[in-house]
Amino acid sequence: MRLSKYFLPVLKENPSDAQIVSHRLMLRAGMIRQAQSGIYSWLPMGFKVLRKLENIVHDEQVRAGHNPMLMPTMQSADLWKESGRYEDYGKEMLRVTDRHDRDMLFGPTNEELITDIFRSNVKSYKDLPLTLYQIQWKFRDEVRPRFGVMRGREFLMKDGYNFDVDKPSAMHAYNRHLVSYLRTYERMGMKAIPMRADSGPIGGEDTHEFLVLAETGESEVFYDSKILDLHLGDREVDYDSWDQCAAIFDEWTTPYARTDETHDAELFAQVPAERQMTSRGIEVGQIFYFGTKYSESMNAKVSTPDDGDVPVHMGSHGIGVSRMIGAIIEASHDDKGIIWPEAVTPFGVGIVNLKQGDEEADAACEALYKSATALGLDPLYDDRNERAGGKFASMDLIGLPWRITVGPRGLKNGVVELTSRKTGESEELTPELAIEKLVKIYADV
Ligand code: P5A
Repeated sequence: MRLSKYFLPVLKENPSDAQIVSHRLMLRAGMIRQAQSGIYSWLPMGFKVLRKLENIVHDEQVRAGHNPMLMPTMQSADLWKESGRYEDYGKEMLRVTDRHDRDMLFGPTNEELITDIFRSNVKSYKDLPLTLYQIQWKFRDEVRPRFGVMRGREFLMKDGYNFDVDKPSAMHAYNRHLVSYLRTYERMGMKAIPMRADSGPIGGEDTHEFLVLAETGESEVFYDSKILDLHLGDREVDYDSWDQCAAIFDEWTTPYARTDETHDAELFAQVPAERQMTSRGIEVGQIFYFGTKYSESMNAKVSTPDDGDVPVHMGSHGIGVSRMIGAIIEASHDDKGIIWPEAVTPFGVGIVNLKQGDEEADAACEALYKSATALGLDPLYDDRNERAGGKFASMDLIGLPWRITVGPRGLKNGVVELTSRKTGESEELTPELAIEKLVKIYADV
């Protein structure tokens, strides 16, 4: 992409209404624009990152054996009356009446709708286990929408639902989701710690939230620092193996890690003092097992050989896809702007032409732009007629992990400058070597 053709409305000034750094940087980097309180338009660069996160989520869900699908945002109130949540959900649910006076709502979550789909199509235990999921916009009329996309009213969620014949198989689905979420967050370049939590309006006893540690997080968290050393890495996982998923579940849930909702001071005191950590965290996902809560009230049963028709055991599992962008920026920025992890960066490399209009510099940039594009590096070429200082400031603000700077002086010696946004370190290389190095870096992401 050429910056001269890209819609990137970068702001020089700090927006006064943004209280936390991710919100400020998303506005300043031209990623989002507020439409109403807690409701945002996603401008091209924000949208590009959102799509990248969605792709990672899809990849890992499909790897775990789950079925992607898409449900509508608008739902009929009737299903929610069946489950009993229509009244319970309170003012967070946006209720609407259509022209025929039918009660509708903008879905805050989809347990009812998916249970309805399930019960009309699946009748036998032979069709289980089954996990369906979608990535779709949700609406929750939050009392205090704030911090930009972090606590929005309209937000993008991956929501998945498992259907199993009994509790042990549903617990495998729970463990499997935990493993697939660990891998998803790691692939986004993030550390998200599973913590025992409270289930709220979704229901059930078993639930873990995934938290990214950050001072601006809304939850208070308590954990054993040992958990920070755990990595899933690229170990082979057989998602159908109950034992393997359970072992990974145990590995991550044995060290103490709880949110304030379930914190147990006595248990925490048993963690060696030097490893007791208290901090704040951003909830980027949550998994639930709630047994037959919805299948009983909505009559979602399967036939079994021994016990006749039984209500299915279910769980649901969510990732805050739009919130995740805020969390990534909270975890990865400096005073100049965002620092994208390579896995989710909107563009692989920025090319800065120090002397637009100079024949040699223009030609070198064009050649770099062509080869970087051909090799899949997805470059953003700043071809505007601006001062170098302004170009650097924009690049630092939008936070591409790598920058290639091209100027007449370097070109005299046949070199360009390759700079890491994270470390600030630069090296002079021939254009070919700079590209080669980036190709290697991205091959490992
Ligand atoms: C699980 C999927 C559920 O709704 N039902 C379907 C279950 N869980 S949840 O914890 O309530 O939400 C899942 C994730 O969505 C994100 N999230 C939000 N993101 C931005 N703004 C909001 N107002 C908001 N509310 C929830 C969180 O990341 C949460 O973990």
